[in-house]
Amino acid sequence: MRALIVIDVQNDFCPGGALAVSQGDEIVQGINALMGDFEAVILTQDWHPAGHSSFASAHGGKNPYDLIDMPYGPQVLWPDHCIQGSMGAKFHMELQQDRADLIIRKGYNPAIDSYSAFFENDHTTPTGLEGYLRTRGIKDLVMVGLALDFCVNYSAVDAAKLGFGVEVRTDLTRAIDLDGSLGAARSAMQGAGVTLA
Ligand code: VGL
Ligand code: ZN
Repeated sequence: MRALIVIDVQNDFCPGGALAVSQGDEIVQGINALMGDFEAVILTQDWHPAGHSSFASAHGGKNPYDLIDMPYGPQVLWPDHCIQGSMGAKFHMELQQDRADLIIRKGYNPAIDSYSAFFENDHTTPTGLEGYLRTRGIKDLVMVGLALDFCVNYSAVDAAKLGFGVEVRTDLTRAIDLDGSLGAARSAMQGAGVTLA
């Protein structure tokens, strides 16, 4: 069984959004067209409470894109984005949601960010996605979405480490590319055995 994992195709990551990924909206129709080829379609949704610890606004004197040390390791500080229930947190209007078997939300813990669809950024607290996939007998994953160098990268690397077969359709992703993050992400994914297609 093979699943399509659609990472964070939400308004805030598209042009006009709070953490817009350049050309993030261009991948939506291609993702919709791919959904029919899979036994399972899973959407992830970045879903932060207001005042989340990954927001620069929660740290006096810090600016978006500053790097800070958190108890679980280094953390990039972001503009406020994907606040629970907001327009920015909604999926892109044209993303086909009806076909989704599961929508998994992440980043709801106020103290820890969660780039990966599998674990929070402490790399130990699970989201439950692994159990869902295993109980359904899904062994192979194709990943698409936003952003390639953060949430897609972390999700793909974690999935490969957990033993899933993982392919990232890079044509159906877009990157933030912050201080070389795109190059680092490509190396991390390749090092973990992820196929970059
Ligand atoms: C993401 C930064 C902060 C992503 C989410 O979806 O790649 N990036 N939250
Ligand atoms: Zn986020």
